[in-house]
Amino acid sequence: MFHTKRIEAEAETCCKANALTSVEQITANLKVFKALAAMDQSSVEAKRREAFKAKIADIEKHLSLKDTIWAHEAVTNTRFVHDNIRPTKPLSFINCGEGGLGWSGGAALGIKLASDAEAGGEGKGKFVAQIAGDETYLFSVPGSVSWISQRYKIPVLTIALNNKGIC
Ligand SMILES: Cc1ncc(C[n+]2csc(CCOP(=O)(O)OP(=O)(O)O)c2C)c(N)n1
Repeated sequence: MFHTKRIEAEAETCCKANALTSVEQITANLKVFKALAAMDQSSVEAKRREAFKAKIADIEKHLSLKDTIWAHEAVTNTRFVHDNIRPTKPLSFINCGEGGLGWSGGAALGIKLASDAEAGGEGKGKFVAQIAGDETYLFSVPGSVSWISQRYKIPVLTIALNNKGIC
């Protein structure tokens, strides 16, 4: 037996799946996905591009090298990042020290909350950016960070420096 009942809250049913039935059902569903993929997506794509452009414009409006607080874990790119940002304000360029990689995602959210609270409320604090190596970005559990950011409306900019590996 293979139940396809969608469970939204607590599990109500515990099922054992027959392997062949499961694969057949998954394959059948994949055909639906293929049909969806074959549909004309150009209007959806155009809307997505517009939304992306608006997002970039918004970031450009708010991002300032002097006033941003950086939760930074650039690892081997630290010198490059530091030379370009040239932070001068205390507590504007924050790192965790060695051995704690993955810290910057959650930290960026916390910094944004603290900055807003200090400035008198939501959206009033400084622009906050996480900047991390690509591996470090993954260490920071980005799925959870993005979910929390979206769910609790804590906007932060994330920059992952993709040097395609661990140097
Ligand atoms: C919690 C933790 N685990 C492991 C390490 C060891 N470590 C130091 S650098 C590094 C890789 C970082 O890769 P990436 O973020 O891609 O930066 P890159 O080395 O490419 O500059 C690791 C795993 C660490 N510092 N902290």
